[in-house]
Amino acid sequence: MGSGTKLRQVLAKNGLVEAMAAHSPLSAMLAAEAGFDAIWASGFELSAMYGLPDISLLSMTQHLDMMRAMGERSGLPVVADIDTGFGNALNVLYAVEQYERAGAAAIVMEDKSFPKVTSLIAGGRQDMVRIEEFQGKIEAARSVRRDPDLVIVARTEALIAGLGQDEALKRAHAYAAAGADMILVHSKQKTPDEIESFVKAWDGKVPIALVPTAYPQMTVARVRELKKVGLLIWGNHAIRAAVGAMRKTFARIRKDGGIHTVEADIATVDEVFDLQGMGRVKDDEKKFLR
Ligand code: SPV
Ligand code: MG
Repeated sequence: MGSGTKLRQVLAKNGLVEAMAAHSPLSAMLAAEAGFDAIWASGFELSAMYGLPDISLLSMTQHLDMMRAMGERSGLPVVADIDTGFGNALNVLYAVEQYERAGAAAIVMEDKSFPKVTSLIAGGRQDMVRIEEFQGKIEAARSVRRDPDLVIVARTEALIAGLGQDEALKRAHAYAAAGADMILVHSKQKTPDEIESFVKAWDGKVPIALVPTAYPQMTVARVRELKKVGLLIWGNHAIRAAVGAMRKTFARIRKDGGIHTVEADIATVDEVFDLQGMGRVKDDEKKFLR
């Protein structure tokens, strides 16, 4: 069964897919262990992992390779954040072919112009492409997928760009008409009001995807009450958890003049061995090394 089919089955069964952001195979494995349904192959997380801003600097190959590895190691369907699709509709043709081959269950493409600027930055330059141009990109994505179950998510940045709900709804309807399987609508308002208002006004046929990073009051229960949301993405909590934990640990080692005080608060070496599959290595040594 293809990974797109797997994702659609989770949606059909649970009514909501919960995807956790990851930036590495190890973080994807920890997301799987925690019980999330899918991995969000976040451009923001991977850019941050390279110590770079999320402004279309990483190559498609860098993101694609990581996405493939995250899917392989976690066993979860991957929702791939392909930003603007790496250019125009012709770039989208190639990108979607590559992402599907690499095992993506879904691709999320946003209606900003290439190169994009990260969405949540205050005062960000949020240039959008024309509706017709983005419809062409969605149609390109649809035309090239081999598995009709590969989920094509069209993301509108109309609210992020401050264009208001009417423009966001107009774009969402146009993208659904072009064949998007789902509409992701992003907001950087500090409360869920803007998004809740959009979702309540949405009368389209396809489900909505949300990334409630800026408005953390939006719990799973609250999302379920809205009824129309099919994909909930916890957008950047792997990299932020990692940054917080490393900062604290490094500072303590510097302050205390050694590693003796941090031992109890960090993962043990055995825990990391477990994640690496060292148990199997030992078995294989017995079986095959002569
Ligand atoms: C990402 O995680 O890369 C996203 C979500 O696209 S956000 O950074 O909030 O735009
Ligand atoms: Mg992104």
